[in-house]
Amino acid sequence: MTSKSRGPAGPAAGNATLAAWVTQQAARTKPDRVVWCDGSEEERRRLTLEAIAAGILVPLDRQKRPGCTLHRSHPNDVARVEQLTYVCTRSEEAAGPVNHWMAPSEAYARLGRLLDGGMTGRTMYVVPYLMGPPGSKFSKVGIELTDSVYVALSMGVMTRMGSVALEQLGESPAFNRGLHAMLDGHPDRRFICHFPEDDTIWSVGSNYGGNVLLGKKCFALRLGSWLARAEGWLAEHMLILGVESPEGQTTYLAAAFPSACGKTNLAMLVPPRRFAGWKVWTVGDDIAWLRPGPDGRLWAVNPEAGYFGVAPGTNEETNPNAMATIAHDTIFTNVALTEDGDVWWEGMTPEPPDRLLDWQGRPWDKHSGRTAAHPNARFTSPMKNNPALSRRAGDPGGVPISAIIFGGRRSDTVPLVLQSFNWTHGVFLGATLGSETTAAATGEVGVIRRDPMAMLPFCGYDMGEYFGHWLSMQRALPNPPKIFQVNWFRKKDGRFLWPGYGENMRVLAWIIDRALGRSGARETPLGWVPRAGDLDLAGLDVSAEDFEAAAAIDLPAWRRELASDGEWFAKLSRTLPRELALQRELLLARLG
Ligand code: OXD
Ligand code: MN
Repeated sequence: MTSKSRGPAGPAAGNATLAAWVTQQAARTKPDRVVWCDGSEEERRRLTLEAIAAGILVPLDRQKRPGCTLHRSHPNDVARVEQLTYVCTRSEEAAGPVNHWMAPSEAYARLGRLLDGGMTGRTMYVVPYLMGPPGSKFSKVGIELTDSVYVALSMGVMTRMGSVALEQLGESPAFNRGLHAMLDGHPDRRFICHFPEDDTIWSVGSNYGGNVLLGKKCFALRLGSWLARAEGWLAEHMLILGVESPEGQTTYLAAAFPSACGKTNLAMLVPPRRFAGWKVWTVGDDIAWLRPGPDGRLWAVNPEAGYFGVAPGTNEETNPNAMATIAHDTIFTNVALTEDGDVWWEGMTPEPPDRLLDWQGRPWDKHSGRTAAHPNARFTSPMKNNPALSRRAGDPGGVPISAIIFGGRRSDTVPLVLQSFNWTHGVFLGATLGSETTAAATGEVGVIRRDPMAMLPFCGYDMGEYFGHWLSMQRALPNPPKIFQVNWFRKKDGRFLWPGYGENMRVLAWIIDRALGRSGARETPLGWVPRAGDLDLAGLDVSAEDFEAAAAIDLPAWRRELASDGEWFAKLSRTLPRELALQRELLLARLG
């Protein structure tokens, strides 16, 4: 084994714990080379060229997509694998009934056997990374050891990677220990194991972002939620955005939606003409770390530095800011390739180009009878490319959150928008959030499942205790954000009733007015909803009938919903907070 500099310990010589850990993992995995990543531009260029030479990345046309590349993953490795994702706590109860659990001793032994010599003949990249802005009390350091150059390059986009992280860490032993090896990529040897008691993540047998960019789902959410409970904060699957009024007042919102339900689009929303003078600024599009501030408000940072967004459906209409973001310096995964070296996916333009190479590199035309891009094709872009990036996206102090939104993908039952009566009721709305499954995870698409706070696949401990932690946050928040539920996806006769995208601004405007105590509402058994005239619908191309159907409260459907909430709560009964069971009872009583 050789290394680029000073043995496997490399630039960690000043941090004895880090040096010892890297040396130990290199001894386990036996790579031919150990390369420490410093996060420099020169390094990015060099690794990109190496990846191109190895056929791991395809360069795109320099004029059309400067600095961009395409990666094609193995066709069996295109999404998160929830059934192979484990929380490995000493007691099974700590992981709770909805996580997959493996005893740490078993997980270390099973994966240890696979990792023994698992990087032979390969390079181990040591990727130090910082989640959160440098110098912020919100921020945490992770080190990912990976034998995938695609992962090393993607981590350079998604996080503050390299020297900046080592500087923040200094001599501290408090860093997340991440180990990723692709192995032979066979699904039988694919496991994503989290060891919250050791601040450790081992991921083997995959090269798909959500399984292997360990700063994202694994650290920022699963281990993040564990740390957040211990330290009195929240790690959430939420976008963060700022809405600036024509008078220059900016209100910050955080919104949780399950994967592939439009968080990136909402975070980059362009207000419709009716809202001339309003501006939406992106702070984050996927993850929020939230802490109570000394002022009793909830403050949030986006721990990431880039976007790992779903490509299909993204276009100049649905998300012009994303289109500008991905115009350069972006890694595309599993999109189609045009004859002139550009990318394409379903929904990018109304008509596909005549001929393409599909996401697996096979010739494609519109008669091929299959999609050109994979439905979970992605772009990995630095947030600094985003024309709507908030100037406070890197603020070490975070931004103050006035409203929290929970949203799912529901073709029926859930109305366009409602506001909870109070914090506990808001936690109930989050805890019972349901959504139709999407292509972001392997498995059947379009099946309704409970996805509480959009965290079902990401909560690193028992879900009932997580709800308890949410409830307990109220004590630290004399000035809490108001909590709302939205549904952009209600349908009639198979057609969406609400246009979504930029028009969601109309709903955000009402939410902000409510959060700031500026607007009225109508009380219903489910919560507060806009009165006729409260939502600004001027210039909206939606019939009054469709709008009413989108906003309607369907009491029989809600009775069915509450029965399903009851089954969900029964699953969590060991630790479900009594307050939430009572919320359900109250709601049942109100429905009569
Ligand atoms: C994501 C996801 O990639 O939630 O953000 O799957
Ligand atoms: Mn996500």
